[in-house]
Amino acid sequence: MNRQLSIIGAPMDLGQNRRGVDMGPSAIRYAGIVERLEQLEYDIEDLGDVAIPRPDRKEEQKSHLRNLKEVAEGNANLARTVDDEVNKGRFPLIIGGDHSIAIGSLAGIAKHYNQLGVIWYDAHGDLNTESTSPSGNIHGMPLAVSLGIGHEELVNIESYQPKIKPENIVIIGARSLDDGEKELIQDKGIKVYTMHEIDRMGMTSVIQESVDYLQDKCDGVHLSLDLDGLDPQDAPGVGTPVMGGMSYRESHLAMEMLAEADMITSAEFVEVNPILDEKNKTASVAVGLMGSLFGEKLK
Ligand code: 6HN
Ligand code: MN
Ligand code: MN
Ligand code: MN
Repeated sequence: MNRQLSIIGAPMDLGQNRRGVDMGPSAIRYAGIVERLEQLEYDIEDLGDVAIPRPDRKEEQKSHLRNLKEVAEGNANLARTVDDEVNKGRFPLIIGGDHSIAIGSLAGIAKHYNQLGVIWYDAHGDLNTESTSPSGNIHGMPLAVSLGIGHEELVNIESYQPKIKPENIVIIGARSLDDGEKELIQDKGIKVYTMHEIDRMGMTSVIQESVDYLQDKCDGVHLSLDLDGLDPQDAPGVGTPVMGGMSYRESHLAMEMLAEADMITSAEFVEVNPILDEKNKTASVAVGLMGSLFGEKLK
């Protein structure tokens, strides 16, 4: 594992309609991210937060993409910061913020790899487009956008597309997929482990298969972990909770196995909303999972 770690906050709440998720980076810092990772002897630099524009309240929402201009601009800022850190040879650890920030993270990261793999740990597929989205919320679209499918202002951030290829994606924990997302998954042949598979196979096999699937063909793997992938009992502070999710223990095991496989080259933890949380529990869970991902067990 790269021992040089840069923490980048992305206080974005414009990709969905519940306020408070912009305070996710503060909640995660308050839960002790720096102290936790310092114990593991990383060289850590907390770069603070990238600039996210305020929404233009006077502007009519003409499009079915809520806050399109601001989400695009915030993600362009994030992409530049992430790109700089990867250029310096540092591991970018991005903390959100709603999941629309994956657009910027991947825009900054993917240009550095020929075959970037992505593990999308989430209750949702985040594969909607303007026409399939039931909500108009861009946090339900970042995986599609990164595949080059979506509004040109989002797809072309950092002036290249697509960022990733369908055969390099693994979705883990899906249990709320919209019809258009299911079609896209079929069409593109994207590998998905739903809760059904996780229950039948067990998390050990799911992660082992995912590692085998990505390891040889990818030259880097980005982990995009949406806290709503976990069950709302373990991670209540999220804007779009879905029952029947992965437990803290399963997730902890998943992170430990990824640490052992030593293949994650960038990561983001998103959708922590301290306003909806119970005593910062979800931020603490996020920090606990980072501890495992960055090798607590191996040390
Ligand atoms: N997330 N599929 C729903 C939508 O509005 O597109 C929910 C998306 C949730 C997105 O949690 O990152
Ligand atoms: Mn998500
Ligand atoms: Mn989700
Ligand atoms: Mn452990």
